[in-house]
This record gives sequence, structure tokens and C-alpha cells, in this order.
Amino acid sequence: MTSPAIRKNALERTIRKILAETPLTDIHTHLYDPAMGPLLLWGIDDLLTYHYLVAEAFRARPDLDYDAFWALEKREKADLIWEELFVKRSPVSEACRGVLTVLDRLGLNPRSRTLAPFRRYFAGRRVEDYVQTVLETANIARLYMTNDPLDPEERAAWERGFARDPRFLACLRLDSAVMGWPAPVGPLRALGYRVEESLSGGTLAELKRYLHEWSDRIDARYMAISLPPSFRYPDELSPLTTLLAKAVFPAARERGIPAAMMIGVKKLVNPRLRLAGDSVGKAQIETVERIAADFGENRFLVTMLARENAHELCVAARKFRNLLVFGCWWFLNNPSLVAEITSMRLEMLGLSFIPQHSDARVLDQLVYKWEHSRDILARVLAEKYAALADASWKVSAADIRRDVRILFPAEV
Ligand code: RAT
Ligand code: ZN
Repeated sequence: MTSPAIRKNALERTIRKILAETPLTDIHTHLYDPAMGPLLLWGIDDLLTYHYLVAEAFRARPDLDYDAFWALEKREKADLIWEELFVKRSPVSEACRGVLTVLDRLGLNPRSRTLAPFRRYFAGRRVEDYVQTVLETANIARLYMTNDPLDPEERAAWERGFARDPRFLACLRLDSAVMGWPAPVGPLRALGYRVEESLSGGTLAELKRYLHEWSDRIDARYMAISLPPSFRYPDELSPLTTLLAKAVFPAARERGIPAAMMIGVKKLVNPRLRLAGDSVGKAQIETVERIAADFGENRFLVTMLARENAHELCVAARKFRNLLVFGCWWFLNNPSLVAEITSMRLEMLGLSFIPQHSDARVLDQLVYKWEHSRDILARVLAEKYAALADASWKVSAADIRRDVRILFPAEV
């Protein structure tokens, strides 16, 4: 008779193999269709200047002047970060380890004192081929971008037009169109939408027109917004809540696409860190519950940034089947927390959640984020299946393959 430990190890090997062999969909990234040109970041200098690493470099160099750092060229920033985080100390953080995984899987020796060998490697690559290499290595079949038509550089690409890469699906990002109202009024008016500071009159209808027209134009598969911990619904006095309730959710429902809410980000607690300056705060689960209840015909993708919200979000999803919990977002995308949260979600939601997205901002990151996530998921799933085996329920490879497809739907 095989011992439970052996059973579990064999199971884990099978799950690992199945996870590695199954092409997955990545439902939230900050990557762009390669035809959008320089918007798509890739290569060693972008990998090293990732904002997660910028924050760590400032910790390693308390004397480093913020402005002096930001004044450096991208290559100089990358050199500094490599020197501080990889040469002078062991790169044990998750973001550092990620760079090593990428370099190693590309066949490069990560133990280099300088970036010269990596730069030579990337200088010899064409982006179209490199996209193929990365998607194959990460085994990602398709991914969702984060698309903001109010970003002038991005809008220029859409207005120019380009042949779409079918692996890069669009998601209409709403932050710049609704956050901090009336700040979006100027940019929306510049695009021809007759919105006013006041939300009475035609403003809500005009915002809906923006949502529909740009969803059509980019073929948006869902809409998404990141929200602060202070976000409340209902809240008649809040323009943000009103815009979501009266324009965004109705538009998403009319189109039959989900609205994603990523809740818990405190923007720019340290503005001198720029993109690295955001933090986390505990949000209010009642807000999520009330939205799910009042907008029963909408589908919501929800992720929350605070570990403290993770359990109650599972409970909320058990109550409202129009909530689809997804991903271990940003500060939660660390192995110890991914293991804890994924285990809890399996226990409370079965297979009815999407375990992970990458949030990759740099193409190459798909390699490490997905390898690391698959690794933890294999461990956690092995534990769950082993527990079933204790009750004489044996899963077959076909069962596991089916379950992985349920956990990672091809499209949202
Ligand atoms: O994880 C990140 O890179 C953050 O900066 C955010 O982009 C976050 O994921 C978001 O989509 O707002
Ligand atoms: Zn993101």
C-alpha cells in the first residue's frame, strides 16, 4: 500500500505537468498588442525598472535622492537597481526572484555582475519573435490588456489603427474616465463627449456613449476600475459611486460584459515614488455585497488588495453568484499569500474562481509570474486532491485537466 505522502507527491507531479501543458488565459495584464509599438515593454531594462523593484531599490539606498533617481536614463536606473538588489545582496524578494527566473528560462546566466550579456541578448531580438518566445515559454494562450483611450499615447495607436493580434484582448479601463470627478471632464470633452461637472443633465448619458463607443472601437471584453478602500456604495454624494451605478454598470450590462472592480488601492501615499508610491487599505465588503445585490444582472470580476479582505470576499462570492473572484493582486502576489488565499478559495468556492492573473507590465514577466503561480497552485491542488483521496475519491488526469480548464476559462 502506498503511503499518503507518496500518493501526494505523485499527484503533485501529475498536476504540475498538466498545469505546465495547459495553455492559460491571463485576465489582467498591462501588456499591449505588439502592433501598438513602444507601449509594449520588454527586455532587461524594463524588467529591472519595474515599479516593484524601484521601491525595493530605494529601501536598499536610503541616501538616494528621489529626483536624482528619476533624472537617470532608463539604462542607468536598471544598472543601479541591478547593483543594489542583485550584486550587493541576495535577491530574495519575489520581484527580484522573478527577474532571475526569467533570465534563467531564457537560457541566460543570471549570475552576472553587469547587464552587458543580457543587453546583448535582447538587442538581437525582434519584438514579434520575442512575443512568441515568451507566450510559448509561459504557455499563455491569450491575455487581456489594460486599455485607456484617455491616455493620449494609447489613443493615438487606436486612432491610427492596426491589425490586431488575436492573443491580445482588450479591456476598457475606467479610472481616468471616472476617478476624481470632475478631473475627467476636460479629457472627455476633448474627445467630443458633452459631459459637465454636474452629473444632472446629459452627463451620465454622454459617459455611457463614451463607454459604448470605445468598447466597440477596441472590442472591449470587459471594463475595469481600481478603487480606493474608501469606496462606498450606496453613496448618493459620491460622484464616483454615481458614475459607476448610473453609467458604467448599466453600460456593461447592456453589452453583456463583466465589470471588474479591483478594490483597496491607496494611490500615491508616497508621490515621490511615482508608480511605486501606491499602498493598500482594507476596504468595505458591504459595498461589494450591496453592488452584487442591486446589480443582479451584471457580472462582476472582483479582486481585493488587502489580505484582510480576502476571507470576506470569499463569503460574499458564496452569497452572490454574479461575483467572480479573481487573482492574488499586486501586494498579494507573493508565494506565501498566494498559497494561503488559493487554499482558502478552493475550500470556500470550489472551482468557481479564477486563481490568478499576472498583472505583467513587462512582457518577459509572464514567464516568471506564471511559473511561480503554477508552482503554488500545483502544491495547493495536490493537497486538496490528496484530502479527497482520504475519502476514497481518486482523481484521474482527465479530471485534473477538466478542473484546470474550469479554474482558467478561455475568456471572461
Ligand atoms: O500591480 C501593478 O502593477 C499596479 O501598479 C497596478 O497597475 C494595478 O495592478 C492596477 O491595475 O491598478
Ligand atoms: Zn494591474
